[in-house]
Amino acid sequence: MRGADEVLLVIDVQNDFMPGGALAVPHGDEVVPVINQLALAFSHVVVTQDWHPATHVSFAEHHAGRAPFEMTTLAYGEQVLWPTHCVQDTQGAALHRDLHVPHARLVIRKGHHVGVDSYSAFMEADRVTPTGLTGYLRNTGVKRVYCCGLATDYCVAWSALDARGAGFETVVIDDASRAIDLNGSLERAWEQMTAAGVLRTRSVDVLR
Ligand code: VGL
Ligand code: ZN
Repeated sequence: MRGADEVLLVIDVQNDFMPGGALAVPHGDEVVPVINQLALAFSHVVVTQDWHPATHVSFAEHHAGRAPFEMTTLAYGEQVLWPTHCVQDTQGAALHRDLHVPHARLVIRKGHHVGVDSYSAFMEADRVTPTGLTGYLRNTGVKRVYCCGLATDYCVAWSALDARGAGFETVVIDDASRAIDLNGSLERAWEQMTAAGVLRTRSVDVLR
């Protein structure tokens, strides 16, 4: 059993990111049994939920004449326009029913400000508004963050980069994550993570 200095960060394992969901990640459901197994090996687990108001700025439907997966520029920078997803308190925003992490102690909900997206569990997309997760993890003695979930190239990558930036040892568990892979985003995400010193591992090596 891994101790208090290591946390498993389970990112956005929500219905809308599953096959058939509003913003489906290919094979997204395959991470569920892997994460359930991993969670048994961690005494400290934190879960995130993408948690948007219905009027959220990242939704293409609120941008006249624009379609999902196009880019736009907002006050804080470039933003992908997404299909409407993970609206607060909907079935799509609920965790996958087979995700079994009863001992998760903290659920961080992100993307709740109507005008700001938040892929990262640590910092909103304006890059100045913290979610509070950095302080929580430091306060509870965490030194190493293991990231998994959906999607590798968006919320997992941004969370891993911010974890590293906050000074945590950071590891992404590749087979416990799946990507959207929009216009080469997965390869770019791995280039950035590798350059930042984020480590890449597989669940067998975490469980051994
Ligand atoms: C995510 C796009 C929009 C994710 C969330 O969880 O990776 N991607 N919102
Ligand atoms: Zn979102």
